[in-house]
Amino acid sequence: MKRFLSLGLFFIGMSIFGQQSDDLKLWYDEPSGDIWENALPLGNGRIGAMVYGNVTKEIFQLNEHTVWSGSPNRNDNPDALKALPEVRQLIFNGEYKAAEQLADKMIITKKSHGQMFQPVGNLELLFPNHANYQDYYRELDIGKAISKTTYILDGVTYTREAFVSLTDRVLVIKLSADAPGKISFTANFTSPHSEPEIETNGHNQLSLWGRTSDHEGVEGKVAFNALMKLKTENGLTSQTVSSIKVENADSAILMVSIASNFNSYKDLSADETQRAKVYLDAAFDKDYEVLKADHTNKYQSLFNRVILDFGTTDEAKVPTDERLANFRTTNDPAFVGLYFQYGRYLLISSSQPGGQPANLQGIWNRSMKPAWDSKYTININAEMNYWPAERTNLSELHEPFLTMVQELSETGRKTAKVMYGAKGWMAHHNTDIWRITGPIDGAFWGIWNGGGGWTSQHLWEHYLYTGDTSFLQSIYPALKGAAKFYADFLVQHPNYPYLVVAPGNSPENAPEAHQGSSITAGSTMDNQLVFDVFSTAIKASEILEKDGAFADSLNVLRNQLPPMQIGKNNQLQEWLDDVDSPEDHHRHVSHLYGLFPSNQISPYRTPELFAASKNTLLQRGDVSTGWSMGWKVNWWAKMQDGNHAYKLIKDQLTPVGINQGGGGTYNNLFDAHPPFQIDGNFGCTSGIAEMLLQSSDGAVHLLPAIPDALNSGYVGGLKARGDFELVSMEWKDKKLVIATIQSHLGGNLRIRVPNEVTLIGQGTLKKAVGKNTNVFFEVPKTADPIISKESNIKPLDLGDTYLYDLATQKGKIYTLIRKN
Ligand code: FUC
Repeated sequence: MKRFLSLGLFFIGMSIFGQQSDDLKLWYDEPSGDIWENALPLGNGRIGAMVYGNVTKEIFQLNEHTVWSGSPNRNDNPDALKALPEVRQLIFNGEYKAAEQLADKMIITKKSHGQMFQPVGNLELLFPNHANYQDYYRELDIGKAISKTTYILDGVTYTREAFVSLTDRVLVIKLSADAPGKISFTANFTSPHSEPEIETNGHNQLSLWGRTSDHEGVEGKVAFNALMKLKTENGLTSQTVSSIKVENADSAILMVSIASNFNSYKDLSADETQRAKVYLDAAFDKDYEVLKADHTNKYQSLFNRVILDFGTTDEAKVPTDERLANFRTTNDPAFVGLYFQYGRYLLISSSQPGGQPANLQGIWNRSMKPAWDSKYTININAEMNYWPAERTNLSELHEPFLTMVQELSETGRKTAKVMYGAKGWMAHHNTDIWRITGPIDGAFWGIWNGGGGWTSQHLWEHYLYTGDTSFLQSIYPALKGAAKFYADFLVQHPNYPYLVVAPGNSPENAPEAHQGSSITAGSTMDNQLVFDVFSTAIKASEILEKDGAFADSLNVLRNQLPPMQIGKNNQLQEWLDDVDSPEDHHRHVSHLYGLFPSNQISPYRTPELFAASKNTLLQRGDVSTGWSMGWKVNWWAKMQDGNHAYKLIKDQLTPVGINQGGGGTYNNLFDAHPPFQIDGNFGCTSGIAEMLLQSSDGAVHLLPAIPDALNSGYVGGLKARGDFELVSMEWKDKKLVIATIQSHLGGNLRIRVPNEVTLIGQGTLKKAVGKNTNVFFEVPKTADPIISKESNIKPLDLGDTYLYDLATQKGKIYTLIRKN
């Protein structure tokens, strides 16, 4: 037994060695120039900085998580309540266009369509005599969360290092050279805001103060202050009204703090200047090396939880922009690993407990009027940002999103009441820092009631991964409130024996047969969402032993929801009637919510629906916007088709402008909708994790979708439901060689693997029989599907897997190895 255990350790040891620090770098041999998407992102969930690495004019483009236009506001449209019966009747009569027109007039907000995430400004460092540099190099080390730029000028090597500290709330920059007295530059702030106040205030200190924009009738009241202070080793410093000059120093250290008056979505009473000063003062006297070590240690305590090694090739030896250009036509498996880890880096850098959730651009935006306001689109994009959180072992970084859901459950209560006469809470398809919940943009997009339903499922997901019952207690009212809304809002369809969401839509898509209108009743996604909202409320009430009668009433309603349907083209039907077009290549494939992130569609429990989902995916096609491709990686992983998932990764990791009619990736590996949207980065990161481990279908499924291109490798640290941690896993030729799994909660570990395995060390491995007794793996039963008479759907043949049960004890680690 000992021999095997040490074999396991040997594998682990080998593979840690396999993830060299060079595998964790984005690097380039050219500066960014004026292209923002070449610059490299740093962040600590509160401050975001894009580092250009330009030699003569270095730019740190700055963001702060609470710098949004507007101020506390609501955008409900109370006219909705009286229009609701007529809108419903028009839909039921098939007069979709008329329903949409009425909804535009009576339901869509007459107030703000959401506020904008805005930049703070730039810190610029001018080195006018450095134009003739040589041997240029810049990198972002995602193993340490530090950027570096180096070049040679007149035989002197210059180095710039920067990080946004995760432990101290400042951006830290160090400028140095390998000869004394060589550091000379001028520092100043710029800002795109109207009337920013930029001045030197105090010794070696610059201040940038501003106020965010008024927007759509809401007064901009977020006041912010950025402070930059520097210290030098030797040399001279002097200052003008708005800049600081350093001459002939040996080195210089600059720190930037940024703060605003934002306390919460309803309170802007903080003192931004005082806050910025407190943060700066606390950091400024610390030694640079101490700041750096504290930051790196904190970063690595999160980042190092997951190690991924797909092996490497010579293709990995060129600059990152060249790797990106080459990726789809060469063999560079390490690039997939880098992209996966970059997704985790971006989440750590843009989402920290106590801060705002990562928005459409994470925390990196230079535009005063960014696309879609860089806000939270909650009919997919904002949820996608958080798909990697639990599965890639960054559970506590889910917190800003989960807090936002809790806040929406407060603001959305009034929306449910005044707009729809319903109890509970709801949100439409967007929100912002003020937690608006009214319908925006126009009826085609905005008449979707699933924002509360979907976001609330993240609360449940966090519970399933952590088993934290006190957390469940605290969020139960939000789960219950989401269910209450639907319990009131559902209405009997006059032409079908079902309760339906009406009006609703299948986000942003419309069938031609509905007069090109998206507004509908009983879309498949709406049905799936209500099914999940009811199921999780029922289960939570059972676990917490409360509200039994309420849970029973939800069960009655759940049984009256429309079942999923398979249409005449063997597709999963998107709408209640079979009107899907196989030529429809729309980026949203919302009815596959039931396949991922939900688990209503399964090869084992609902084989026909699973097969129909594959046809839907094939009919919809691959190339699309960035986030759509990111979602498809997850779906093809759920299809257990690793090669198709890999094809989507290639489509996504294609330089922008090459994909016909679709997104791609920028040189800094930001995902392109286009323009930049971070959801695609996070979606693909989650998809890569889903190729290696899935846990939503009643078991921990190891290696469900390994492509030929990644047929051997090592991963450590991924998480499964029930708080199981895949401490390490090695696979070869797509077969499991060895896996060690730690059980943090105990309970039955049902495990699905591609080849026969045996257990070494403690425990007893048995062939699985019956239901998984582990509560975190319970999957509610959906109604049998309705299958069109014109369909000839057949279950897919996925090949054999092996299913085992292992009774685990809390805290213990179990080791499985290949049998033959
Ligand atoms: C939804 C999508 C768009 C875009 C926007 C932010 O409206 O349909 O593609 O991602 O959100």
